[in-house]
Amino acid sequence: MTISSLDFGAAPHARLNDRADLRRHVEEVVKRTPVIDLHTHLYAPEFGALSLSGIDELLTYHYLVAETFRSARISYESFWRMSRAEQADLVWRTLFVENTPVSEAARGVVTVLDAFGLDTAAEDLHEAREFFRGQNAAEHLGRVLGLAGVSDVVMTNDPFDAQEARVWEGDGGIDRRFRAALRMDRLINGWESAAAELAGRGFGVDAGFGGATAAEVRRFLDVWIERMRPLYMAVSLPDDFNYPGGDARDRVIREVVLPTAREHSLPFALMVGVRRGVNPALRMAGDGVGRADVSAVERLCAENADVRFLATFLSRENQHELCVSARKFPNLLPFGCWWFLNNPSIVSEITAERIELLGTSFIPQHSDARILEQLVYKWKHSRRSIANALADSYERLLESGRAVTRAEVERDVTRMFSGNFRAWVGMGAEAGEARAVEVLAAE
Ligand code: FIX
Ligand code: ZN
Repeated sequence: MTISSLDFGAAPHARLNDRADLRRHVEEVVKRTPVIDLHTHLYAPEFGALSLSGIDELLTYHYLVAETFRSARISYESFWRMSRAEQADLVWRTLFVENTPVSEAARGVVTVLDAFGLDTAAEDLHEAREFFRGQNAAEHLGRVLGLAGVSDVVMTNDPFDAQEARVWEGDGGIDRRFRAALRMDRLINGWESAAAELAGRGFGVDAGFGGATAAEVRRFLDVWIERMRPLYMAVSLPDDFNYPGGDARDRVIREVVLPTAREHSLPFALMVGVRRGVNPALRMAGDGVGRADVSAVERLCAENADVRFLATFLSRENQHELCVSARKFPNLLPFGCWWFLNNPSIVSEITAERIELLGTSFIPQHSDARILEQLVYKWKHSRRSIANALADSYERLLESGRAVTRAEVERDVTRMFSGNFRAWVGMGAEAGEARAVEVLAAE
């Protein structure tokens, strides 16, 4: 179903004066409106083994691995020695059988199993494994996107990754529902080794930024932009990120990324506040959070008024400041409730705060899904919190003397779920809207 064909069987311009009608309509529109998922770690089917799906992958998601170590008596070494299926069995037994799966990540698996009609309280993974093994991949992908109400999935694409490169360099196309985002972490956060890698590939790059280094790195990026046609460039940044920083990161941003953003008219997404490897023994599950300095992003926005920035902060403490910064800089678009913030209590709080300070000029959520079926739970859970926050704000407006119409609710949700992103990245309506998206989320 496309958004333009949403039909609620009632006059679109009738004012919703009744609170119960109002809430019901908001919930319905939020459930049914297709969303562009602007940041995921999913891959199009053409990427083969990089594209993760199924119960063993769902259960060994790094969020659940971290939680398992809190309840299971097992050493890191023993856990990492296990096969993926053995790890999944342990996670299931620990978090779903011996404990009640009330954490957000654990409940997410329950939501997924339930969506596919599977036993959510099974003693083992037999039934779930059979189910996922029996799915036709293409049909299953369509079903998941439909259940989640996702029209377009934006991937995270690393130009230094050899596995990805093989696909990008091949001559087959990529599923049109998947779009690229050019991830800059290796260049921006690991400059020394990125410089060595580029030099090894024949680019005239040296770690001291001598000669034509900046021009050569830009030449490397130009090639990848041509290949991937990304919607934006992105980087994750630590809690102590500063700008100006007087370091290699500063030079890469200033001399490579910002000129590339201008030349290709590509927005630059900043994901700030991650403390990588707080507990390395947990491997991918070992990253933490720290409060960052939002004024660094303000300075980037002020100095580069002609560049469009997307920004998300990992610390709850930074959320209000980010809203205030966005009020000051029209070239700054806050997005998502990232990672440790993607819990109903915090999504509700952040969404309410953003509506109060920014109206509908922000992007409420992205999924960060790594495993295909996570789209189902992440969007179902987020939609519920977003609907509540939005309904509360319309109710307050009603108290002040202004009832909204059905059409206004649809306009607002469409703006937040796809319109703001489309406008920011210059993405035409042809992608998500013209293609029929069967939104099953409402059922
Ligand atoms: O940097 C990122 O894009 C993060 O989202 C990931 O690194 C993180 O591991 C994650 O999956 C969070 O949801
Ligand atoms: Zn991510």
